[in-house]
Amino acid sequence: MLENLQEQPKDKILALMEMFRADPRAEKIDLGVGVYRNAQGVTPIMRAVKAAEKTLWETEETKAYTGLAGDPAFAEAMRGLVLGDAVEAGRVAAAATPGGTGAIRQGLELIRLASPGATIWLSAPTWPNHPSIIRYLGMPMREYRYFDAAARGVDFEGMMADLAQAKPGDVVLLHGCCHNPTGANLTLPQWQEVAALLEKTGATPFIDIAYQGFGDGLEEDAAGTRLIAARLPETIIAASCSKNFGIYRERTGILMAVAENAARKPVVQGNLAFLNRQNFSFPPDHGARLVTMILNDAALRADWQAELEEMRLGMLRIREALAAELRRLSGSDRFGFIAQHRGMFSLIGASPEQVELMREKHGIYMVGDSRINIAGLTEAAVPKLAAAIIDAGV
Ligand code: PLP
Ligand code: TYF
Repeated sequence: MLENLQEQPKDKILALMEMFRADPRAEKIDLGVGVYRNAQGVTPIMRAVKAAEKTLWETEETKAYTGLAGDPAFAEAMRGLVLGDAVEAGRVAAAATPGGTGAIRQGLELIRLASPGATIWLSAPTWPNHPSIIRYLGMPMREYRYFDAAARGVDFEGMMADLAQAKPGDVVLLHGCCHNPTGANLTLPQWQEVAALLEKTGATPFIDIAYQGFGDGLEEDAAGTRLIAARLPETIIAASCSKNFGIYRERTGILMAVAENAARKPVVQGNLAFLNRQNFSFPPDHGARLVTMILNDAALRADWQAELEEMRLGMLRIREALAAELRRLSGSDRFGFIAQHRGMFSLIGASPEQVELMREKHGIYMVGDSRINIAGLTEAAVPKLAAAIIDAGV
């Protein structure tokens, strides 16, 4: 039987991680996988997470199963974090999932149950796991223009023209903030226009929010999601706690489905629990419990927010330093977008050959589409990266 298996396409981002590990050069720089690193180059366990873990270790009395949808207290805490008071709590069905990726998978399966044959509209470009999972599920997909490669910003006109073709029952996948891989994001007035277009076409928004707090701040980064949820009859949201709580390997995420009214919520909730049961039964709980403890304790929450804010500001400082160094070296403003982009990533506009040259000659690893992870840079490494970008002729 197993001899029938074919090789599967590799994840390019994870393959790059392997290549980096195998490179013996001491001065190599990893700008590949989207994992936050501090000025010392380490991915820290956040203070509030450590403190919650200690308390949990001392006080947890059972590891018996939770519910199929996870702990309702986690759902309630995450509803508050992501949605604030944008919609009535009574309309929000939610289920804990293994990471944000698990939430995306379960969300797509929910869509397939509710609207078989629905086309999923994806930004061009998007996180490669989006099309990969959709293809695996056999769901139709189409791309909408998103990134203007010349301006290195959002091609909003193109986006709106493409999304105008969406049909009722279709689903538009949007990045809630900190677009991966481009770093280019919608402004609030643009979110308003997207909401109006979704209303007009009857398409359903599916928002993937994996970097809340990494862009302009916790509230600011959720503003687009909240605006859509407040305005549209139905919104599906996949939220990840991997980055903003730094609990990548705990696999902590949540799928939320905002129903048109509270009467419809129980059946939606039942379907979320059903889908969890089909795929893995009970979701992981350790990370979800830590997040719940942090969000529900004033002191832990304040400390978490303060540390998250330090991380966010650190990434912004790196963006500004890199843009300034490139301005100095190139004598132009053409890299100014790096300071405008938000989140961990920017697409810097290098060709695959230039990306390869930077890797071979300078030991600088970025994804093949020239996505750089800003958090992979230290302030000390900024001049080296800037010089390599100019040397490669970008
Ligand atoms: N969505 C996007 C756009 C991401 O970049 C990530 C990052 O890892 C995720 C979702 C989900 O991450 P995880 O499954 O690790 O929570
Ligand atoms: O885009 C990234 O780098 C992060 C981490 O299969 C990641 O989202 C990358 C690839 C993958 C899962 C997570």
